[in-house]
Amino acid sequence: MKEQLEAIRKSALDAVAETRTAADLEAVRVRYLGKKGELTAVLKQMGKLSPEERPVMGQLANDVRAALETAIEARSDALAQEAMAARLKAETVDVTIPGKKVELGHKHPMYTVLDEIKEIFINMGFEVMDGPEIEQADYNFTKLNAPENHPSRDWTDTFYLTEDSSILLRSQTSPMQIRAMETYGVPIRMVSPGRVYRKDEVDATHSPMFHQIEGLVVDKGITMADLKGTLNAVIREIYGPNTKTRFRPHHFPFTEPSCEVDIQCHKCGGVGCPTCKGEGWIEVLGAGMVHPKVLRGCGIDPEVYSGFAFGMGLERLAMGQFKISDLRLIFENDMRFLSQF
Ligand code: 2NM
Repeated sequence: MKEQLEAIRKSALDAVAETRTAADLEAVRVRYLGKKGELTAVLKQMGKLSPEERPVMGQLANDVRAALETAIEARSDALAQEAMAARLKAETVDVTIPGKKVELGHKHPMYTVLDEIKEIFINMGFEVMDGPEIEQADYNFTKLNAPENHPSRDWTDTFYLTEDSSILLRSQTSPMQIRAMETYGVPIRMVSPGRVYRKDEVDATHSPMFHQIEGLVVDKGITMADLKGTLNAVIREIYGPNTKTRFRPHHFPFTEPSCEVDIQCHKCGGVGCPTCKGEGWIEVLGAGMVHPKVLRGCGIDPEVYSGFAFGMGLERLAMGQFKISDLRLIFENDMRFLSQF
């Protein structure tokens, strides 16, 4: 039995020394000191020894156990230290490495133009209202007096989101004008800028998504003179104080009368050039007196109140202001283009 115990001592201490991980070490402990371990097995045979041998072997067995426990504890500490050292090495942060440079961006030219225009309206006492890009056909068309067979309602013109044509991507920001009238009532002075969607093919002047700003003024005694005065003031803020304007009759379902507004070409002074396509004039917005049916539909009495509304595309404005020749550049997000502004 003495040889057996000494053999266990030697092989166990060797095994402990060879362990590389805490799990290895635990396996060794179980193998020798566990309930079914090798040392435990030897101890179970003590009963067979003579009374003289028993205390001697008992003492030796205890020595082996103690030696093994000490070795396991020491190895456990050593492994823990090794693990910590490895972790510290692996997770070291070199604080002397230069940081990544933060690239500061800047506003997209479209939004530079939009913010300038918003500012003009805010200074004139208008409120700015944002609204959803996913709309009800009711707000995008019906409440705006668009007849059931109006071409803009066609599936080839508008992005519908439901089979029953009740939900769509707004094709104008006028739904927000309707919401303003329904929610806040009169008097109103507001503009609603934002993205709108139409099934246009992409070319140098068209995109299926573009930006508009529309506006609405409703109060007692609002007339076409207010429309002209306000829009002339806005246009002269944008294009310069000497800009000449021309109000042409037009048709929109939601306004009556309606007009389109041109500015005299700033390039050629009205003679005709490539910028104005030889016309001498450039169309900049649509407007009109809000149709009585639209007012009534929003709970406003058209016998007491009247209003004017208008809408303008922002891409064309940005293109004019920054001399951008192709609309597609505005949406491509090519840094070589954008970093010029
Ligand atoms: C335009 C042109 C003319 C317009 C009308 C309304 C509302 F809700 F008051 F009826 N909102 N926007 C309007 C009028 C929009 O865009 C070219």
